[in-house]
This record gives sequence, structure tokens and C-alpha cells, in this order.
Amino acid sequence: MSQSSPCGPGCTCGAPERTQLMTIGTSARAVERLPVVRGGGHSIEQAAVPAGRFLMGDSSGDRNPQDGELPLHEVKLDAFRIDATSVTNASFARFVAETGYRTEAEEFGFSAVFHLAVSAPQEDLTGRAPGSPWWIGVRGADWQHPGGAGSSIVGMEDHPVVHVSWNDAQAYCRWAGRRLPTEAEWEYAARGGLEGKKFPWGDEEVDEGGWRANIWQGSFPTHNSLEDGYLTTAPTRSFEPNGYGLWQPVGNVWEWCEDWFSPDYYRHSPITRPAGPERGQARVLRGGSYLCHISYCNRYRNSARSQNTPDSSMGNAGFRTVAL
Ligand SMILES: [Ca+2]
Ligand SMILES: [Ca+2]
Repeated sequence: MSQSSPCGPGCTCGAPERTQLMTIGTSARAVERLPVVRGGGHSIEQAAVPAGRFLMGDSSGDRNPQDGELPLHEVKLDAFRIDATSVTNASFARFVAETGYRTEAEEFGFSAVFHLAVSAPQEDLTGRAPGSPWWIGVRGADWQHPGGAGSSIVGMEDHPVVHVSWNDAQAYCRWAGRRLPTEAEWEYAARGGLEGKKFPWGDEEVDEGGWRANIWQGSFPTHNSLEDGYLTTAPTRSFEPNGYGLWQPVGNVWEWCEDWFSPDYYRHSPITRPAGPERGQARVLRGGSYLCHISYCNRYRNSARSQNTPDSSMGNAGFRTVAL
């Protein structure tokens, strides 16, 4: 199952950058909207992750070399509490209701939607991403309209919120009095107490003994045979949680982390509480999504890394938060 991904540097497996879908009429800059008043509506169940050490990086040989999953290196972390699920539409709705916050997808006027998930009139389509034409810029696509103007999240209250940028996730965290996990915390939590395993549940493949995560089946990107039951997002409490109680760290939606991304970072990162490079252009995304497939984006693994610019949003990325 160790196939190399065709994705090269600047891989858009996760999604195109905002600027790749920018068109005339949708180029208004998002405005700085600090500060957000803190509220009390974050009600996601917590998973307790104990202090400890682990080997961070790829130990199964499945790495995507350009992503910087090596070298394997020891990391030491303090105990922390992390959301058992990614932030749901219901929880994000409380944040928006209390603050009036407008996401960057709403400010820019568009977001990136996977082509089979588009539910919008033709005139709302702004273009396809260069190099990954299955991503379409859709005017009116946002967290409440994940496929565009013809879609809604009614009945999806327990699904992960999507079309939220890293900046939007930061705003939510300020309201909730929380923060995003560091990349090291995310990987340690995803491993669920198992050492050196490929997936949160161990080394068994994702379809062994029944589906264990929401990824892609069939021929990417044209035909999804839906063997796991989901074309796009699944409810956050689908499949089985890992040893620390985290649901779907891999698959379903990519999850923003606090860190700047650098493929070289592991070569010099500190052992204790690594927090990412001091600067960068893109923020880390972890865990893969419902679009991951072994033949294309083999990133539904504990150690797999991706990234996007902090103002980008897409229908397959959300976030979970950590207690301060
Ligand atoms: Ca699926
Ligand atoms: Ca996930």
C-alpha cells in the first residue's frame, strides 16, 4: 500500500490556496476583526492526553518525501486537553450567533468546493484550481452553504464545520478561550497512545474488518463508490474513537494546527514542546479528509502533513481546539 503521491511541492491535495481561485469581483481583502469577545458556547467533549514522549514522523515508510515527515525524532509534551471531535456546525453557529463573526469565505465571497459536491448555479462558479481541476471556486460557498447557494447545513449540525480558514479558526479560539493544537500535539493525540503506528487505530488498513475512517473509495476524482458511506463529511462521531478518545483524527476533514509549515522543520525542531517555525507562508493541516485515496493523497495517516495559506478555505477542512 506504499504508493508515492503524484502531488509535488505545493501540493494541493488539501485544497487550492485562496489566491489560486481569486477572480475579479471576489478579491476584496478580508478585514482584521479582532478582538472577538469571549463566549461560553464551546461545548465539545474533551479528551485528556497525558504528558509523555513519542517518536514524531513517519515510521511505516508511507511518507510523501516532499512533505517533510522525516527525520523521526523524539518529542516531549505536557498533558493537555483536546476536543474529542472537530468543531461542529452547531458549535460554530453559537460562536457566530454571539459575535456576528463573518468568515473569510463570506468576506471574500467564495470558497473551494470539490466538483462533485457543488450545489450552485453555473454563474456562481469562478473557476477551477490549476493542477487540481476537481476544486472549483464557488461564490456563496461558506460554512452554512458547503456546496454553494443551493446547499445548507440543516440536518448537519453534528458534522464538522468546513470552509473555515486558519484565521477563522483563530477567531473561534479567541471566543472559546482556547487555542489550536500544535502540530506535535495533534500527532501525539492522533496516535492515541500507540507507538510507531500508521493510523490512530494501529497498522491495520483502513478497510480491514470494516471501514475505520471517512476517505475516498473508487476512482479519484470522478467516481466515489461510497463504501464507507460518505461522499463528503460524516457526523463527527462516526467510526470508532482512538485510545485517547479522539474521533476521526484521520479522514473526514483536514484539521488546522497552530504552526507555520516547513518541510525542513523536523531537522532542527526542539525535543520539548515544539511549536513550529517562527515564520512561514502557510499553516499546517493534519489528518487528511474525505477526498484522500491511497492512489492519490495518501495522507490519512498519523504522520502525514499538508498546509495551506491562513486565509484559504475549502469544503474538506475544519479544526479542533485545545484547552489553554
Ligand atoms: Ca467517504
Ligand atoms: Ca480529521
